[in-house]
Amino acid sequence: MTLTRTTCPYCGVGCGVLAGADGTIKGDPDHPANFGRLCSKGSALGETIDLSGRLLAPQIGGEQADWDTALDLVASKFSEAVREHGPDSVAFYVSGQLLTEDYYVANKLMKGFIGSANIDTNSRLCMASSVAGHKRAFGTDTVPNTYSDLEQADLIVLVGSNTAWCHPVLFQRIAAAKAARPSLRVINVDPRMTATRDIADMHLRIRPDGDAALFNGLLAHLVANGHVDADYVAAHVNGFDAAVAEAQASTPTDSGLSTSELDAFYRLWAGTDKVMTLYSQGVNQSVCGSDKVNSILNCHLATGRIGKAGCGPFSLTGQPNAMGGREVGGLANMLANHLDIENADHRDAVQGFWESPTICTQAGLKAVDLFNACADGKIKALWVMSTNPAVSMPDADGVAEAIRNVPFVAVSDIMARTDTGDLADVLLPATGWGEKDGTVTNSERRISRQRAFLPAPGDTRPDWKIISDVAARMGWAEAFNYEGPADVFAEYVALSDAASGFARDLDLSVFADVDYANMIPRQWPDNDSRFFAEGRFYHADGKAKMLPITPPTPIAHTGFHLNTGRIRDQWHTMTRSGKAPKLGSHLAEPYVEVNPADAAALGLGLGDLLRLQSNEGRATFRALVTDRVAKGQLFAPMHWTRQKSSSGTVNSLVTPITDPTSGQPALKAGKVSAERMDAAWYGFAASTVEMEPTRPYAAIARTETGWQAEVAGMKCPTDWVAEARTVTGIAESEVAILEDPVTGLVRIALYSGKVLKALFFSALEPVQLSRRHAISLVGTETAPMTALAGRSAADQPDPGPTVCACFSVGLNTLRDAVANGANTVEALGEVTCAGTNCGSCKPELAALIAKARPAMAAE
Ligand SMILES: Nc1nc2c(c(=O)[nH]1)N[C@H]1C(S)=C(S)[C@@H](COP(=O)(O)OP(=O)(O)OC[C@H]3O[C@@H](n4cnc5c(=O)[nH]c(N)nc54)[C@H](O)[C@@H]3O)O[C@H]1N2
Ligand SMILES: Nc1nc2c(c(=O)[nH]1)N[C@H]1C(S)=C(S)[C@@H](COP(=O)(O)OP(=O)(O)OC[C@H]3O[C@@H](n4cnc5c(=O)[nH]c(N)nc54)[C@H](O)[C@@H]3O)O[C@H]1N2
Ligand code: SF4
Ligand SMILES: [Mo]
Repeated sequence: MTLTRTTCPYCGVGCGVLAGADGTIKGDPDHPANFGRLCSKGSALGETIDLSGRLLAPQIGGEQADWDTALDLVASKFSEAVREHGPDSVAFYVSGQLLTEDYYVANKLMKGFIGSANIDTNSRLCMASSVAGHKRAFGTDTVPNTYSDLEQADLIVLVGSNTAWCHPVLFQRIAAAKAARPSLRVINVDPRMTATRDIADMHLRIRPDGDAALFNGLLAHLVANGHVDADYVAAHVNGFDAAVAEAQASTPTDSGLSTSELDAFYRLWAGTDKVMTLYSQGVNQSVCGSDKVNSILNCHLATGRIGKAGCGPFSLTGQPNAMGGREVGGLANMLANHLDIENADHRDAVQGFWESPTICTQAGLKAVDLFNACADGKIKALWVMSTNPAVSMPDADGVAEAIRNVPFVAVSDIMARTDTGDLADVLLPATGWGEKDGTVTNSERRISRQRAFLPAPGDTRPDWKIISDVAARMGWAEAFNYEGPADVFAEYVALSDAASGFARDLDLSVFADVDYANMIPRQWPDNDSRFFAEGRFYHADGKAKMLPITPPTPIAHTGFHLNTGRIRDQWHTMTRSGKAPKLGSHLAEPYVEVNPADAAALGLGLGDLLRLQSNEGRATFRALVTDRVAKGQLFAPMHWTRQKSSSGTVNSLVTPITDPTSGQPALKAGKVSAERMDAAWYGFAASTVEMEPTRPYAAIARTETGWQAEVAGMKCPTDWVAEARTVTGIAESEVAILEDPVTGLVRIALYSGKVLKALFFSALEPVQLSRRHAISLVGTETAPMTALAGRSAADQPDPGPTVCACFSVGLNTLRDAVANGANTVEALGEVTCAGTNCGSCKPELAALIAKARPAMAAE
């Protein structure tokens, strides 16, 4: 089997992958981002490339259509809207999961030909505050460092980043560096205790949005204790005095940290030359995200700790091509190649290069405003590509309503059913990862190829092609007459050359005349490049700017503060990762972390459900009682959609308030009230067929044998068999039932002949049984009494919930191994294999061992 060299389609680490058409997936040992490693999501890619659920042909109004009809319709609707209502009456909402070539073509069509800048991207929800912070400080959106700096740093500060789960391969790289050189210190700044904290020497449990107060305090400390690099500042930095004055006027304890915690952090940071500050959504997704970014950049600029080996600020990008989108002008307020819409010379250069009839003259609508304009009826035609805003935007139900309000909506996706696709007039089937060719840029400015190793299924077409075909039908065939992605890439590189007179950071000249087919991963401007060690910033005078930052007054809610984010084994709205049974088994339903004190006050028992309500809407989650969240705070993942749950979409609750500078929404700061769901019954089902999440509480997930569902209802049904049929989706079958009138326990097995088609268990309290065992039985010939027992026979121990997704190792198996003396992560790996592939579960293994320790000592 020949393996194709490509790049992982998930996070911004940008790992190299060797992939085969039979689903073989290996880490690419030669890729400088991962040197052969992959995380659980990357390793499971082979499980997500089957064609189930795929959109394989265009659809118009839910009916299959041919490409010509669909493309004609999209083009005519956009042209008509532009003609009748002007260019700003149409909009594209695109994605950091588009390839650079797709992004380039979409951007060219909207900004240069339609003549509006109403093209924004989900990177607005992700990277906009970092972009704004970089532009304010550096004059352009530059990430100064490279991954190899992590191995050279003496202190790594992870701010608002759950690196262990969200950038796992990078995290393992940090962990390995620390193991090899224990003097390397790691500090984690997060209001929550996460798996990332497990390698940290210090966890600063900051108050939400306390970051600017924390870093302002650091700046004041650096000044007070003589740690400023006066020469660097004099030569390369403006705004020092004003920034310092504002820092000195602010109150570091507004961060929620004690003076001794602050002091320890400040001393360590001040006393370590090689310090890297890595940050992501805990910083960016905030009303003061850009200010948080600048408060961090201020400290690096004041000390000249930037762009040198082992030191600098490092914004970790989320999506595989978040960085590519920033480069190619995917945001509504940028032009391609880091050029500015506001600058007439830049506009002229781009228009001249494109030979386009027009060019947008002002920034377009940013994501939240864009959907507000949809709600207000100002947008007449909308095209969503490679993103699922009906789930991932704040006020997700309001956004769904807004999309419904747009007279014409096209959605390009790889899946037939998504919450956003369900609202479209036209669905356009895109080729997905493994089927298409192009490039992506990772967090360290490295451009890598994604390569096809599978044929394009059905009628699917690559995104750049779909966009070009529409452009041609709108009258611009010549400007969009690309033979393939190599053509598009070459044009993009040529634009960088044409714009080189503006002396921007973005210089793609190493890719001029590149052999696209055989291109190897390479950074711009070139490998191992760093920016700013010797100044040379991109403001007009060549200097950087420190900004005076005023921290916000500490958040004080009367209800709960709702923090949101990611889990280890799912990717965003789960359209792909949700297909892999392995990935679904780590955390199989929408949950909310609740502090034990709050749980007691709310009267929450084991496995209870919690209903949350905000001004925007409601949602219900399984309560996970843990001191990982502080009192008064909740944390819920962003992943569950209406396809996978009846009420688990967290963005139904989040208010769309934004950072005034970047337009990025404050997705980590929901304001909710909470109440225990007074369910009359709880159920669990394992079925051989896909179930619909229809009950007041319902969440479905893929399993090795079909599907599983967690459900709950407010009123006990009178006919349990009918209920079991509805929940499991098995309408016709023979039935075995066991009812316990005393406990209210109901167990139902549905058969087709001897084959167990589904199992349904319900109880008046949250159902306690081995899910894994029930799941293992469906689809097999298991006798009713065994099937209904609800637990495994003594000779088949239940492995418990999955901890290691790569090798499907369960909690019970691990506990047994620990009890039998495996008391290091390595020893556990030897006995059970857990943690020996991607390593993403190592923090959980360590926690398990630490937990077991006191008990062992007591023995
Ligand atoms: N497994 C997985 N990995 C992913 C993704 C995924 O969907 N699944 N998505 C990718 C994408 S697009 C992105 S953007 C990245 C995101 O990667 P991360 O930013 O690491 O992930 P999040 O879980 O969104 O948030 C990080 C942390 O911010 C903390 N936080 C919340 N409020 C604050 C605050 O006020 N201050 C501070 N200091 N911290 C705060 C949260 O508690 C959370 O632990 O992950 C990428 N990688
Ligand atoms: N509450 C809360 N909300 C958040 C966040 C948070 O932390 N908290 N994080 C935000 C962030 S950082 C991000 S990046 C967003 C992510 O949110 P989204 O971008 O909405 O999430 P995805 O599920 O990645 O959506 C990608 C879509 O593109 C489709 N797709 C996959 N490959 C292709 C392709 O090649 N072509 C096309 N046309 N389609 C394809 C997938 O099937 C899927 O429907 O969510 C944001 N929303
Ligand atoms: S860390 Fe995991 S998700 Fe991110 S690029 Fe690497 S393999 Fe893919
Ligand atoms: Mo993101």
